Amino acid sequence: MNRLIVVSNRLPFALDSTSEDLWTITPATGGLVSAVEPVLRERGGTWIGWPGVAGKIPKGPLAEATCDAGYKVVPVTLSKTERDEFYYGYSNEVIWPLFHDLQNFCSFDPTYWEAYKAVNERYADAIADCSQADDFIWVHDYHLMYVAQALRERDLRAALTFFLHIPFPPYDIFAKLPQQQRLLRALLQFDLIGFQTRRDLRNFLGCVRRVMSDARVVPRRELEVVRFEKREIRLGHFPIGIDFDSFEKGAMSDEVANRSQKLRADFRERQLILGVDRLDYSKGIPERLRAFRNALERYPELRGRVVLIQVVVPSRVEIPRYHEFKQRIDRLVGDINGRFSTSNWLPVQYHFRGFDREDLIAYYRSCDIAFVTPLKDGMNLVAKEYCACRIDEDGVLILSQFAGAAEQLKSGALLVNPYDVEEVADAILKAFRLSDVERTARMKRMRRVVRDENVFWWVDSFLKAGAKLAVQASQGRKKRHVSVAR
Ligand code: ADQ
Repeated sequence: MNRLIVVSNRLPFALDSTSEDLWTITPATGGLVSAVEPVLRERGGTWIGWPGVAGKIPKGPLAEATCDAGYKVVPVTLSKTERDEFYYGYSNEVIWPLFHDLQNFCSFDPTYWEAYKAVNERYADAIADCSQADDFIWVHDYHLMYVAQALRERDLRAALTFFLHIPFPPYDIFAKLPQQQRLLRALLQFDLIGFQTRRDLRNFLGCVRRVMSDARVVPRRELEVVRFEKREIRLGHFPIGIDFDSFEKGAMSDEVANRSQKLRADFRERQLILGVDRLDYSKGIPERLRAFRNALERYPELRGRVVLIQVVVPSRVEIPRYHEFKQRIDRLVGDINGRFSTSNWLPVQYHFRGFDREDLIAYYRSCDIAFVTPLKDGMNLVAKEYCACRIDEDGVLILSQFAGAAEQLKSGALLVNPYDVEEVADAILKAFRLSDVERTARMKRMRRVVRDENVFWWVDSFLKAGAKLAVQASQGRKKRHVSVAR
């Protein structure tokens, strides 16, 4: 197997300085890292990315953080301005909201695009510097959609593959992007493009048809093909999975059993509903809280008998919109607890911090209902992690129909429209009343999918789709080499 080079905006850990020479290293949270890190740890390879600190990167702490990672780490440097305009700007104030259908949250500042291209060029340099002829180059996510174009300009001929972790929007929304054509042209410089769901793939092809008059979509049985500038680009959907066995094993451990027992003891006779999210407006946390409030208002039988445990991990707090968003959540939690709590019942337990893995698994293990209602989500790994940890094959999943995970888990989950507060409130009641037999039947179906289509299956199917390309690229190189030798 060719050497794997993973390229993503962030490395799987973050460096931070508390004073001039004092550095802290924390593991990064988020779906991409949760999925890709175990794979690189197992197979080895190289991870190129930014360690999350603007300016010069200190060599010592970086070496310390990565010495037993099992793979090589190549850091990319960003200045403060680049961080602001590329990362906070184009990536998170243009692409992120737009691709989650939230165009009103976009700030289309033209300087952001220039910064985006410049930083993508930097990543391209890092890739060109450390890659060899037969490497499998796998670029991840929406921050780096321009990298292949930058590499083609450097005449790098290795097969270039890309996976988009977030949704791809339908044309009516994508059309609002000022750089729509330049971005699609850049994406079409990859040889293989993977999406999370059929929906995203369909949306992408729809945009290519409408925006790129010189590209031709050729439908195929397995991978779709786009012909563009005398090249063939393959496209497919590859729903990302989790390391099922490691979550299941974690849920079976004594440590988790103890923590879980303690948690259950604190909430005797009550059903626990769990929400676990990064702080992000796409995750639908205020809508979820309003639905929970609506359920308590309309269904008195739930009062005193359910507790919503909402865990929010801080994220992108430097962006003002995220800060305001946190304040909205705080106010809603205060309102619900102020209105409904009694001397021995607090309806919402709110944690604003990252949980360690054991704690997270203990919560998955202990909570009767998982409440996963993003407004839109590429996949949503929390839904899958919850299923993997239900080792007694019970538990109910309330899942947004707009999460990518809904495509795979619809046979077991209670699907809801997260914007419909009353429908979601009804789903809470339904989940609360669901019989043990039905809980088990539904959970069994979901666990089967999550177990079979796990993260290793995801990597294998993507690499298999890319393997042919790698062979073609190296054959192309050999032919060119022979003709030069003649
Ligand atoms: P994210 O938007 O980060 O990922 P998600 O898929 O839910 O969303 O992954 C979040 C990860 O962070 C999970 O692995 C979860 O365990 C962890 N996490 C969340 N809250 C935590 C907490 N309080 N403490 C500790 N860990 C916590 C992006 C896309 C998703 C897509 C993934 C993977 O937005 O749609 O599923 O990439 O492709």
